[in-house]
Amino acid sequence: MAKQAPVALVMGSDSDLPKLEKALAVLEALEIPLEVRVISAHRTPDELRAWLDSAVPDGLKVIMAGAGMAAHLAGACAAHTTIPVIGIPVEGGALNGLDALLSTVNMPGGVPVAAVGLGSGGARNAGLLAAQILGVADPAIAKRVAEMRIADGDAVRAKDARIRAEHSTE
Ligand code: RP5
Repeated sequence: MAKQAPVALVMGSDSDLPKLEKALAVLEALEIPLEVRVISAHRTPDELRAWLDSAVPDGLKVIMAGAGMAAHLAGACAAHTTIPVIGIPVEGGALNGLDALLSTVNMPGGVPVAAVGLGSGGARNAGLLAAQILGVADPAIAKRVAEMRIADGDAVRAKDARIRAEHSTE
């Protein structure tokens, strides 16, 4: 049996996966082991409970939960655990994600979900936030997160230099 990864990305449907790939990419870039699951708060609620009942005692430390429409997955994870849960609202459906955003962010007091935004930036931020949470107790992860932040800044500075050279008339 493989060792429990410290971070999990659980999604309500495999149809969510293309919108969550930036979360996967961040964890891979930061060399943090990740468990990825499709478990639905509505369609497979018993599996959600069973998974949490084993994964958390086995060493799961942070959950990223992505879902669209009536997105209760992050909240359901938070209801069953006290480890940090990051909710990722997934765009799509008739309301294009507004429903998922409100369902994810508007938790009742006492059962927190750290909600990120819609879109690929939200998925990326979920991965980074999971890494930052682990980084509080793991200096090697914190260092890799800091290096990624510097690289992001370098990329913006390079874009600034290119756009200035191509378009400024000063
Ligand atoms: C949600 O319903 C899922 O997270 C997904 O965003 C949405 C639609 O699921 P599928 O019908 O594509 O499986 O629970």
